[in-house]
Amino acid sequence: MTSLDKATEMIGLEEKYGAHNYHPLPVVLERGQGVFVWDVNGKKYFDFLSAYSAVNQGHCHPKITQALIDQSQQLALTSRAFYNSSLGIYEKFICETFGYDKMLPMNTGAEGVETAIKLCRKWAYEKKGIADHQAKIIVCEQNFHGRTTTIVSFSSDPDSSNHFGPYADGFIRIPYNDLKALEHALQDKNVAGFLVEPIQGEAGVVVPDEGYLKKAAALCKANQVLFIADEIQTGIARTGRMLAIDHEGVHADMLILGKALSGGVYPVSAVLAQDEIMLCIKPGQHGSTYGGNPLAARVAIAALEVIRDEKLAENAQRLGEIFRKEMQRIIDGSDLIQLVRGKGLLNAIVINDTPESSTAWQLCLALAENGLLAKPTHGNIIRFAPPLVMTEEQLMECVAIIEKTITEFKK
Ligand code: IF1
Repeated sequence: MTSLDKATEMIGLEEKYGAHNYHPLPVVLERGQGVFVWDVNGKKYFDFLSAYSAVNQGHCHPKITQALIDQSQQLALTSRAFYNSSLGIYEKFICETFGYDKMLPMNTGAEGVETAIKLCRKWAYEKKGIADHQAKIIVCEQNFHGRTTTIVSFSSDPDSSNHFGPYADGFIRIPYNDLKALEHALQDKNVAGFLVEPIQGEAGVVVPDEGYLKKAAALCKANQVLFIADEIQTGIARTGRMLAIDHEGVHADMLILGKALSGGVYPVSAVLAQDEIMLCIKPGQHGSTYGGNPLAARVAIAALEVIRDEKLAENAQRLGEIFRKEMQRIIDGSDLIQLVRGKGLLNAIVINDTPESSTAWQLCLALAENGLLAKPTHGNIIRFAPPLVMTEEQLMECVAIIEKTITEFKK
C-alpha cells in the first residue's frame, strides 16, 4: 500500500467509525519531534498549533518522554485510595513554582475548570456566607472553558451549547475587557467568583487592554469575589511569561492549569489556591481516579522543569515580538490580511473576509501544502502558536512560508 493510500485509509476509518465531532485539516500525522511533525507520506511540517498550546515544550521532548517511560515502568496508577511516592513531590514543586499553598490535581482542562467552580461555590457558602444554592460566578462573552454540561451552559457559542440543555444555573455573562460591566455585575452580593481567560483563545486570540486584568482582580478583591484565571491555554510560558497574568503582576485567587502542564504527553490539569479556599473541600467531596497519579506527577514535574531550564518564556517573548513585526510587514503589503494580534507565541491573523467565507480554511490548506500547519478559528481567523522551543532561524523560515503562501494565494 502506498502512503497516499494510507492517508486516505486513515481518514476513511475516522470518517466511518469516529464520531463526527471535529473537522480536521486533511493531514494524517504519524511522528513529531520538537517544532516538527511528519505525515504518513513522510512530508515534514512546522507545527503552528502545538495541539492548542499543549505542546509548548515541543513534540516528544526527550526529558518529558523519559519521565513518562521511567515512571510507567515503575508505577502508573494507584488511585487516591493510597498515597504514592510522586504526588507530594509534584504538589510541592508546582505550589512553589506558582506561589500557592495547595493544588488539586485533575486530568483535562475542563475538569480543572469544574474543580474551580466547585471550590468557588464551597468557599462562597462556607466562608463568604452566601445562602445555599445562591452563589453566582461571572464569566465573559466568547469564553471557552471546556465542554462539560456545566461549562457549555455559560458559553455564548451556539455550537458549544445548542441542544445540550437543560443548562446549569448560577452564571452571569458580561462582555470581555469591560471593567464597567464587571463593576456592575459585582454589585450582586451573591457573586462568588469571576472566571476569566487572560487572553481569549477560542474567541480568536483576543488580548484585553493593558491593565484590564489587574483592575479586574482589584475589583474582585474589593468585593470579596474570587478572581479565577483559566490559564489552561495561556499558561506555561505560551504568552512570554510563565502565566499570562504575570504580565500585569496579578496573583489569581484560583489558578487553573492544563495542556502544556504535561508538555502534551499525558492529560494533566491542576487548580491552585491558598488554604482558605482549598481546604473548603474535604475528603470524599471531590476527586478523580486518574488525578494525581504518579505518571502524571512525574511528567508534569519534567514538563515544568523543561520550561524553566530552557527559558521558554523568554524565548516566547522574544520570538513573539519578531513574529508580530514580520506579520505586520507582510500585512502592510497585502490586502488579504487585516491584522495580527497576540502575546508571546500565542498569535492570530484576521483574514480580510467574512467569517462565512472559506478563505482562512483555503489559506490553511495552502500553508500545509507549503509545510506549515495552522487551523482557522471563527471562520476568518488563523491562530499561530508554534512550540516554544523554536529557534529564531526556524521562525524566519516559517515567516517566509507564510509570506510566500499569502503572496501566491488566489481566492
Ligand atoms: C477542543 C479552542 C484552544 C481552553 C481553555 C479550558 C479548556 C480549553 C482556555 C478545556 C480547551 C481547546 C479544546 C479544543 C480546542 C481548544 C481551543 F479552540 F477551543 F479554544 F485551545 F484554542 N480552558 N481548549 O482553551 O480543556 O478539557 O480540552 O483539556 O478540541 O475542543 P480540555
